[in-house]
Amino acid sequence: MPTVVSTYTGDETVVFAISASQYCHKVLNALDHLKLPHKVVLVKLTGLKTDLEPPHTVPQIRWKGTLYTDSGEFVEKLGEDYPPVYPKEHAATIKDIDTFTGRYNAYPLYFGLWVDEGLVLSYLPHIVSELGLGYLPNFLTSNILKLALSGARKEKRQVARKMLNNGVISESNGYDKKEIAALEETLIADTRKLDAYFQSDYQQWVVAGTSEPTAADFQMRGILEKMIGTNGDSGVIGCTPWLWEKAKAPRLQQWFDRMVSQLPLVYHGKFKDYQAKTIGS
Ligand SMILES: N[C@@H](CCC(=O)N[C@@H](CS)C(=O)NCC(=O)O)C(=O)O
Repeated sequence: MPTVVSTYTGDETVVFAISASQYCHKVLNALDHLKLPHKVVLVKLTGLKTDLEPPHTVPQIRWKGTLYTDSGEFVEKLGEDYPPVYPKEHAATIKDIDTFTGRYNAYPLYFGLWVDEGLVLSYLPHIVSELGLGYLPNFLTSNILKLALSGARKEKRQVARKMLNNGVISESNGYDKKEIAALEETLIADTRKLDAYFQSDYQQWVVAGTSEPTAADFQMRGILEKMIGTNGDSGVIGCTPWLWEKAKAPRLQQWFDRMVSQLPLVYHGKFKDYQAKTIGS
């Protein structure tokens, strides 16, 4: 069976995306920052296996006739044409930040899927709208979906446990408020570590010494959208809206607000909105 992705064969840049994915945010940020024209094709959560090519994850990107199935590899490739998004002299720092934020990614899994408040605030409305169940009363969809998702929630909680590997999430799957409070503490500590990438109030971008956003800004912004943002026009609210208040990370917050206002995340109705930027212009 041909996939949706395989039906695109031309040279235009196409991003196959789910609008609440941090890695999709990262790719759109990079393309938007460079003002590179692109089309966004939205994939349904239920269409990952049928619409996408292996490994059936989003984003998948057609760029200059080649398909990329990893956001990191794609942004690094973009850097060959537009060096400031992946400056070679900062490649090691960008990779370090990638590793740290990749681990930090366990928090949206835990707080957005495992913790009831986060699930109800963040992912459930998205799933309800994808399934076209918006006409049902909230309590009904909420209870049915919580039940339907119980296997996936346990699975993601265990994925988060392995990613963080900090001894806080237990191997058993009991719903434990003490565990949630303890993980809140490590989330706050790790968010302060993100804040520490900003060495002064004047550092504009995540990697010190850069004069415009790089792959590290795009990656970090994508993940924070899941915690405290709005995920652009996707309508998915971040799962820990209290994060800034508790973490007290003013430089990170200031940078995040700047990224949001300078590079709005637009998924819907986005086609060839931009003129391609020519190198050196
Ligand atoms: N390393 C990949 C990770 C992509 C990824 O894990 N995407 C998630 C969404 S944020 C996904 O598609 N998950 C679906 C699944 O694993 O079934 C990248 O950076 O592109």
